[in-house]
Amino acid sequence: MPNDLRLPGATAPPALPDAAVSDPTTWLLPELTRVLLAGDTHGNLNWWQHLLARTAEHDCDGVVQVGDFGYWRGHGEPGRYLRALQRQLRRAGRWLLWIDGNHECHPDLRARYPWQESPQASGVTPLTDRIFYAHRGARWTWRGRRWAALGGAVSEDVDTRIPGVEWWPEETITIAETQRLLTGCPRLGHVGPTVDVLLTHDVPAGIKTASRFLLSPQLAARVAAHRQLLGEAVTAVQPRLLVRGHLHLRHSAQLLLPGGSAVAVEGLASDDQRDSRSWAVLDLTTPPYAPTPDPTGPTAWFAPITRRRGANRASGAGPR
Ligand SMILES: [Mn+2]
Repeated sequence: MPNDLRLPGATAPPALPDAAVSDPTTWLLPELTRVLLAGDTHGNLNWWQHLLARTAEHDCDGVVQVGDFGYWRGHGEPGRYLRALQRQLRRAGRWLLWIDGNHECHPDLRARYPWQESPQASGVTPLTDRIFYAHRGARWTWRGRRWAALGGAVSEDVDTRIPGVEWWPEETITIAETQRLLTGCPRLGHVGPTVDVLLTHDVPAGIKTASRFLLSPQLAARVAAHRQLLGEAVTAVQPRLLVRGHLHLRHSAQLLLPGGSAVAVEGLASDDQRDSRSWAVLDLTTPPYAPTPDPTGPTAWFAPITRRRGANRASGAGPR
């Protein structure tokens, strides 16, 4: 049955044919018009319920989630989480695409869904027919615009976490993963490294933000080095829009790249904030995503939303 979820650790073949992995035209949904962008979700199913209600409210086809998705280990996870989420998505008639943050069980994720070293691969892996994981370096095209993903971040709460149980060193981006991103994907029309939209979890260097944690000098240096590497990747791929999570804060900024181009860097809050700071609507048919000949058109990336009563109702705990 195409709707069946493949349990992590199970040996069943992918729910979608292998071609779906290498040929994104089977899932890139040419009729796609709006997506809901979501910050950290931390395995919080109540929050997902809330987000999926927002997709209906704002006519979004699916959700794009920017890391700390909540791919976790223990207590039946991640199978239980993914199964429940699959049920919610099926009920809502929506799909989701996620990138990894720092708080995921990276070794299990990689063992189960390895990166395919193939020029045919987009790097987007279907976990089910509704849940898609975008690897670090993944690329795809929506409505003629090139998208790419580069998840991962340094855990600023690493000192409170047990290595191998609730923290893994693979949380950070490697040079090799950055190179995957920079290779582009000519088969998808991504000739050269540049993209239009980049999804990251961490904040690129050059954006001033606050941390929720008091960092030791050593940890602060690791955080800065990671943001530096991410910043170099951003400089290479020159996105017009970068959407990120990680800091559990809504934050908008502009990053000026060497050479003069500007990147709109939009940071989304998390399920901790439980309100409209934690998500946004991107309309793929209107400017600036889809420029029209009218240069006086709107310039804000996200579609306007109206605050609804009860927007703060969702609650629940996850592996944050
Ligand atoms: Mn988080």
